[in-house]
Amino acid sequence: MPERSFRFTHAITRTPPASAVDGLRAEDVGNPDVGVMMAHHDAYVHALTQAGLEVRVVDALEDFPDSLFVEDTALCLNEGAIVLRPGAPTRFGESLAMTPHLEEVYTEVRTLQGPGFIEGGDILTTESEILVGKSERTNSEGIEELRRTVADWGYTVREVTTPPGVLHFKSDCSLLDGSTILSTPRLSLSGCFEGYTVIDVAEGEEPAANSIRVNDVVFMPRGFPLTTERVREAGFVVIELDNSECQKIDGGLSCLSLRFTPR
Ligand code: CIR
Repeated sequence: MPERSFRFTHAITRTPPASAVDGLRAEDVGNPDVGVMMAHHDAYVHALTQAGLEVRVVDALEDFPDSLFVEDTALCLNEGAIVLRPGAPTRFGESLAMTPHLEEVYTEVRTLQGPGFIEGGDILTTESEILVGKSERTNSEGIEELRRTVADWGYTVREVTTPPGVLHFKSDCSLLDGSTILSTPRLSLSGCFEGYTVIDVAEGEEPAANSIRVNDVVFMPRGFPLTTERVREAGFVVIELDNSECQKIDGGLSCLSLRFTPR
């Protein structure tokens, strides 16, 4: 199916828990304001709906402070969903909690068995392949198991490297269309996007690299004007969304939803 990497009919999001103040972060820049985060989340769900998706908002999980970042729990493809194995010990149980929701919308749900680890934030699905960045959360064993799991659906998995000190591969890149990538220079310089058209984010605007193409529009975090302008100039329709509170716990726009078109 053409454009399967960015055309979707459905999304799953999870309401932010009050415990999000305890969310994991590499650097402490102060706790997120969960009330403001909730308002941002509502606007995000609204934007997904406006983009044409049917959005299922599942209940908050107080025991898991990072559980609003549903993208890390599963890989959703047209053929089926793969339940992943988050490498952060405090997040491992989030995948199990996502499984019933996936089973409601997919006829085929496959669960990685381990012993490897892999988080959805490290996975970029393009029109031609699935790139997975090895990181602190994703190891080669996890990537190999994913490769075996999606092979019969015709997908090729390529292991690449998440830049040192960066949480996830997709903290630093996103898909703008089937063959165009928005990236930080530190990632694109690694050469992993050879064959793709690359738009680099502006210097000092690295968080803008975590954007998402959803049907006809690109969601970008507000506050990164130079990069937003570059993406607009390249012909994309940009919707800017507030994400300040999630950013305090290292969460970008992609992490907040699973987007898919189940068969
Ligand atoms: C974490 O460290 O796991 C969360 N605080 C942020 C997860 C962001 N998820 C993503 O980039 N896919």
